[in-house]
Amino acid sequence: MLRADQLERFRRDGFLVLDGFVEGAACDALRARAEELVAGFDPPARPTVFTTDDQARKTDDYFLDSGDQIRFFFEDGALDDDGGLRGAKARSINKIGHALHDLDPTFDRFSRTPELEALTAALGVEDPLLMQSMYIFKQPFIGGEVGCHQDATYLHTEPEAMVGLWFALEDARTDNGCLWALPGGHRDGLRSRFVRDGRTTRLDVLDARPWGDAGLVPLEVNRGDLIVLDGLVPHLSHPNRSPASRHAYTLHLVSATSAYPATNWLQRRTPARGFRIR
Ligand SMILES: O=C(O)CCC(=O)C(=O)O
Repeated sequence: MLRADQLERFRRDGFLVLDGFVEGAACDALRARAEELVAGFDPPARPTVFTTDDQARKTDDYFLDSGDQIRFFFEDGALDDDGGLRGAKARSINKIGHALHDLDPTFDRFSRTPELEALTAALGVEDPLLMQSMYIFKQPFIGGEVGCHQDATYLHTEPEAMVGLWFALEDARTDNGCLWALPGGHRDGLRSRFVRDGRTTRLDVLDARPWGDAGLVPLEVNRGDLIVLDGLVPHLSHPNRSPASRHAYTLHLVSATSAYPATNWLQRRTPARGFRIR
């Protein structure tokens, strides 16, 4: 599934771009299904926003209990001062999460393919569990920034064994908010942990050095490309101020052989599953 040079690059950089991993038609099917889900969603009077800016303070029950649900989070810039929607619902949603891959048959099919199972095995994730999925819209003009972070901050395992799969459902360029990553940054330790404490969350800082912009490289990709991210590699996306959306689908896998702490924000009432029915 992976050539030796690809695996070597993944180990060296902490990320790997796989061109054309998914057929364009599969990307379009996922986009169409996301559109249907949004159409069927009735937003509450005060929708929940997703932002990486002061996330702990903005955490609410709707977010905390979304680990095994399909829930909708809005762009910060989509709400007016009273918390109501400024524009059309379909152009206001930041993302859908976090169990699309378990609860929706279209997302389940996209997420559990022999190719992905083989890729995960080639990456060395032993007994993989599909812990989290997100459909990220990065809306035109108001798509919010995702600050520099390591995915293991949010999905920590002991020992660390987390891999992120980021599927480009549309072309992603610097002007519509593509991912940026820090080559080799996965070898510099975990900087913080986003911790659940009862019905609240907090960010525990383990290493206060700021990331800065130095060394980050843009990962410009086309529809159907897949970016594989080591759980420890720092990455970000800038705001999307362009007229083009930048839809992406992400899957986060952990290894069943690592411990999954009860202090991770994402807790499920139904156990996470791998690529096959257990
Ligand atoms: O898609 C994005 O803009 C950022 C996604 C990301 O960093 C993540 O899912 O960890």
